[in-house]
Amino acid sequence: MLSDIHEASSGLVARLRLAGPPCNAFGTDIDDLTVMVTYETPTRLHVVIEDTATHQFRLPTQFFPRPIGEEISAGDSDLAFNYEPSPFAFWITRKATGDTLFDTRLSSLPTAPTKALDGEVLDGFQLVFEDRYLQLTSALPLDANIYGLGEAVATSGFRRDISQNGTIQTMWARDAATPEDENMYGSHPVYLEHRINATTGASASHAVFLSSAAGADVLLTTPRGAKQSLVQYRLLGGVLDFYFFAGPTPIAAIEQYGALAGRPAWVPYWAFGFHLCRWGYADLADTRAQVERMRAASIPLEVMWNDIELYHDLRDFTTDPVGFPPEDVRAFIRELAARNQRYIPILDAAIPHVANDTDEYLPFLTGFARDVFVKNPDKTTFVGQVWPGYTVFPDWFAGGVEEWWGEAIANWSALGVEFAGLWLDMNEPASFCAGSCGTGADLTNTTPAVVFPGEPGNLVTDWPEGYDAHRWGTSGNISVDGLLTFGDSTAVRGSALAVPASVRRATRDPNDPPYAIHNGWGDLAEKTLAPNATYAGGIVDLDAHNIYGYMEERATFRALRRIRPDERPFLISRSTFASSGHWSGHWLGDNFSKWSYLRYNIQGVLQFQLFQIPMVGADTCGFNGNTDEELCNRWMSLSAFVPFYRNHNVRGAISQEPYRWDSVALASRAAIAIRYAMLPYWYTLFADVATNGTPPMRALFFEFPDEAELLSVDLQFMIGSNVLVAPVTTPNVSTVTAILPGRGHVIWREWYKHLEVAADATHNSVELNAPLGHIPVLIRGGSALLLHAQPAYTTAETRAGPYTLLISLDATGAAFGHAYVDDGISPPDTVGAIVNRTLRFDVSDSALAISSSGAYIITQTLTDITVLGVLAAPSGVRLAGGLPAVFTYEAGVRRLNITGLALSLNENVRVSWA
Ligand code: MIG
Repeated sequence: MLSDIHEASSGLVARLRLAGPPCNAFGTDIDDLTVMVTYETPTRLHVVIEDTATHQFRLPTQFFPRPIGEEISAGDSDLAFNYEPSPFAFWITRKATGDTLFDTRLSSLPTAPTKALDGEVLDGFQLVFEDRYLQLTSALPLDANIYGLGEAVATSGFRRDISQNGTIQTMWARDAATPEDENMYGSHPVYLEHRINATTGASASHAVFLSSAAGADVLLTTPRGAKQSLVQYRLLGGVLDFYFFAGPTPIAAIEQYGALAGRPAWVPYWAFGFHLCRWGYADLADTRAQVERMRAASIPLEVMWNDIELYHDLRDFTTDPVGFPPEDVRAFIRELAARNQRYIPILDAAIPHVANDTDEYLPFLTGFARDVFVKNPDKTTFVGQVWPGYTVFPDWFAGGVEEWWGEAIANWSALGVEFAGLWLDMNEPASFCAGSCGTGADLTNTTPAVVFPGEPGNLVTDWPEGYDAHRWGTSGNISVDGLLTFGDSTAVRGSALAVPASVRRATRDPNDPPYAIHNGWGDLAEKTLAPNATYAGGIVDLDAHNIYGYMEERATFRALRRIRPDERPFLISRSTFASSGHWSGHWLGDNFSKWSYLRYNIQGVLQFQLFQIPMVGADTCGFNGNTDEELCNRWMSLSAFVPFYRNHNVRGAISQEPYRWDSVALASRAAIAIRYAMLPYWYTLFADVATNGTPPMRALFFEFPDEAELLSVDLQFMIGSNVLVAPVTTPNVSTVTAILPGRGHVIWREWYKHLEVAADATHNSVELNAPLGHIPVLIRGGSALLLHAQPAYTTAETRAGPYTLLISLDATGAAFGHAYVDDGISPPDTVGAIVNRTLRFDVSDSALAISSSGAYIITQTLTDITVLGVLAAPSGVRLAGGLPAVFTYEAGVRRLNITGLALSLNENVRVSWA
């Protein structure tokens, strides 16, 4: 019950004591708690329930970019905190509608115990606060629309399953190859809920963030027969630290989360180029050959990557003296640089332990001397095992760790690995032992405990759904004897999503807390550190496990800023946590060369928009297993419309570079040309997310929140407000049935021929032509897109060319757009500003006004303007001052082409046609 309640205009502070005798369900009840409620901004409400003694683990604020000290008076909030003192319960309402958004009152929940979730018993819904078990439950509307909670490959799709079967989203960072419906690399305890009022049709979104790194289960379910659904949090420690964001649009709710969690890092322009990678480029000659073959095939390559082959004896910060002599690596990277291309190597989290006294491996020796490695409870160094043999793990909480890590990175670069960015792998952190490899481990044994894929005993033999290796061989070709087997009726059509894997309960290891979260491997120590592994200050891995990757990203970003003060750091990391986007991008990990994973790619990218890690993408063409020509073709097309665009492959699988098959080469060239034309648009969207948290990639309902039929759509997506993509996601088809949002009130035109696309009036859907190599892309009426006129081989050459403006008018003849331009590389200075220029495009009454502001000088001119939706041939086109411009008009497409311009974008411009 609540006592000592101190109410202030910005919230309240009160004491919370146990209402009855302790239940000690999975630990020791903590009797003396403090409740703190703060109205922080008009759209953000903060509710903390913590132990008054503050012994429980809290996210260390010094490592997280968070606004501090913000508060407003309750009257200015869109949300209201309501409570009952005894037994204590609270509920959050939206003032404008009176809607209850979150509600812990037992009276609002079904009576317990209730069977739900496939036999998982919900033991009750009371608030529990113990040292090693915290539980809080909120009622939700029946069958609520919930998005987020991750990282997940959810068989239900982007919209999470909250039926009786429901969802158990476990938060425990795990090096698991993208299993369906289990915990994996990252932990993101944030969800977005979207509601459409059945009576009024009005919609509103809000978001709920539990700021906690604790190992956790978050349950979404509807108990049998209940009239309400619910969310239940079960945490292995820490405190209950909730933020509620009022939205009310999906995009606003995501932006509000970004303002709290720390907005994403600025991304360099080159990062939007095409990246090529694989595990298995044996040496520099092999790596260089890829670069040459890409160029010979005229497929743009921006960044060449190397995996762990680069290393000497698989050790971080080295190069293999035979395959990758450091001076040759340097020369190679400089050759790339001379052609505006770049290089990114992998960096594993674990540091090899020296094998013996004569082993002079400096990163270990200096780190050991400076005491920056994770320890056992008895203060000895914790030893695990990864590829190079026995390893230690950087302790990101240790004083001096960042300097040590930064020096190792700088030395590596000085050695010859002049990288443009870094790829952070294995940072869950992954280890091949369950917890400690034990005292007495034979450190001289450096043979990895795991057989590489592609080696005997671990051959890569799997193929995409429908691929018949007996018939077609092992080339992955779908063309046999010159005949395209695509369209062959014997191939399998599509593939049903797999049945959700059943979740195992964890074992009761003494190193485990009493409540067993639904970690996919059971034991929390499996393939990672032991929960009792200890960081500086006595922090145990059980509390900080889920932020290991986050801490590495932050340390690496800051190290890169010191090493290259004039450049934006570029990182891609596997294990992420809330706020990771502030430092790093993410790739979706070890997916499979399967059509199902091409589809999961889309929900994955959408999830990470919500998580404020917008620079994200999947291993294109698929990682595990062999790909085939058709899957790789479709995936190269799809990923060209996803922020992070990288083809990556497992060791031992057939090669899948886009030049390997003619059809894939063709599809890739076409898709990359569109992507590079759209770079100014992508870049603007990423400026918007870095400054406002506005997600660049959008589920359709983000843009059209009142349209209930869009709530589960996750095989189509939008880029910003203006581009709609409807990729092919199944084999053996040549059309896509797409839903067109806007219910007939929005004009959609397809990208290629600029024709208007008419939807079926009952379903708002349309069948779009999508032969192999062609991805349907639509442009929204009412938009103005600044584009590069001449997509070239690299982003630098592309942006050296002129601009073109594509205007797609709405039914009233209006259009609007904006663009953000800067040098593409400078980091924000200490006050967060970059020299830039902002352009706004306003079209109405047959006239375009461009307003230009800022200090950055754009040297490329605007040479063409294309206006779609011009109903009649204009008699003339005039620039400011009445100067006539050259134009043509095509009545069939209602297209006005204004050409031969040389307009400066550093000044305001006016162009009219009538
Ligand atoms: O245990 O470095 O997710 O992208 O190719 C495998 C080899 C280690 C896992 C990464 C993958 C990478 C691979 N790594």
